[in-house]
Amino acid sequence: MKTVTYAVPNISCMHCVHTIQTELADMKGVLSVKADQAGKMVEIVFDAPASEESLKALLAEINYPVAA
Ligand SMILES: [Cu+2]
Repeated sequence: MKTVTYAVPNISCMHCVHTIQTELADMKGVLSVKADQAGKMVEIVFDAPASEESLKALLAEINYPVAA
């Protein structure tokens, strides 16, 4: 089990928070997702088959890319 925290600058409202949490929670291996509107951060707890690469790819795909 691994926990990562990503900066996601595109988070601007509670709708963004909801979208991110819903989309990521649907990914196999994702155990928990906490998106923070004020801090523009997303904390994800995951296990295989999810990976940092697949998490970042999904965030980019739904228009919330992780800050470089
Ligand atoms: Cu929003």
